[in-house]
Amino acid sequence: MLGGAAAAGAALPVLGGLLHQGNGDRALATEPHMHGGGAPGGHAGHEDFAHASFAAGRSVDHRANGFDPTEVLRDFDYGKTRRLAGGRLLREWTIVAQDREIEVAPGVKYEAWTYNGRVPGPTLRAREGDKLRIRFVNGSQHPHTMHFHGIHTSQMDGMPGIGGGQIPPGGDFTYEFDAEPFGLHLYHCHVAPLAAHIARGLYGAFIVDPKKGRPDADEMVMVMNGFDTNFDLSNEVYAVNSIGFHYINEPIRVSRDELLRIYLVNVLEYDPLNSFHVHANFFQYYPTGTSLQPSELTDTVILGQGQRGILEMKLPFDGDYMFHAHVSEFAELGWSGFFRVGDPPRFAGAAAAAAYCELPWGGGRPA
Ligand SMILES: [Cu+2]
Repeated sequence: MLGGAAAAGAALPVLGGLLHQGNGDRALATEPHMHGGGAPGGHAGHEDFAHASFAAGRSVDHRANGFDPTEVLRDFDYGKTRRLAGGRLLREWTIVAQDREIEVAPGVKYEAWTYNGRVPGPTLRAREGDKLRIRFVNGSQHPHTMHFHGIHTSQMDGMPGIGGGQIPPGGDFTYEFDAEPFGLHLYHCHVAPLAAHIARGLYGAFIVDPKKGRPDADEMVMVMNGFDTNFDLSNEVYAVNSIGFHYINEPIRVSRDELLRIYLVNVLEYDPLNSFHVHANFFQYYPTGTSLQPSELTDTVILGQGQRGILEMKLPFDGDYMFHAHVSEFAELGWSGFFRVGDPPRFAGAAAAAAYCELPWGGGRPA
């Protein structure tokens, strides 16, 4: 939603080289060998596409952020485990809410509220029937909870006024319930104003594996989110796993013909729908992951907020394959990426990135 952003953007310094300047740029975008300094439109620095990004060659400082979306992708947190008398497995986690400024696109800072310092929070993973114990510590300046999707008592539902209620700054509460049903779920804060608490970054994926597991695959989690960087109740940056354009600049490397399994969650606030589309390939779709039978072979799914599903596919050809929101506005504001199969020509990624990696509103810090 660009209305408010455009107005705010007018007063902001436009980062050099950020905006397309017309045909010169497009020529660069389609010419794989023309790269580096002196490029029309100021796209200097695009020769190093492992790290370059859309704001005049700058990239997000993942170290300062405390998380890197390339690592978040395949980072599953199984907790600390131990067998209980009777043979059940107990999984335990400690999750700390922390206020933290993160850079959601080069030069675009955002005062996030986080679980364990990252957005999305850790991907918690268990097996159907496990006993789960999550100790929540509120190190933020604001009251929060952890509300899990799944089946449990109201006492453990993370709702203000019920059970532990909202946890004040400095407080803590331990949520305890069983892992059910199997599927792909999520957790998020449930303190009012709800949209604001979620939009700040208090959410994460929660995977419950079926008892017998799923077939071996290269597994990854994609949490579709966005950031309202000027607090006008609409988003300026869209992404999967928080950093706009990250998987354009660092394509996700996958193996040809290997089964990919994507755990896709939509937590986007302020927009009613989000979507995922992959180019030149099709996937089997398992809504909410609660059945082992796919519902559809497709290349696009649409998800409302809180909806999620599991995607399975094999990519049969080497090359760079785009995936993005099929809401074009979101794609152009950061929610775009590539799967890279094999080793395509060296500058293919650079050319693609030059074509897509910019924020029309100019980026920069909100006023
Ligand atoms: Cu909260």
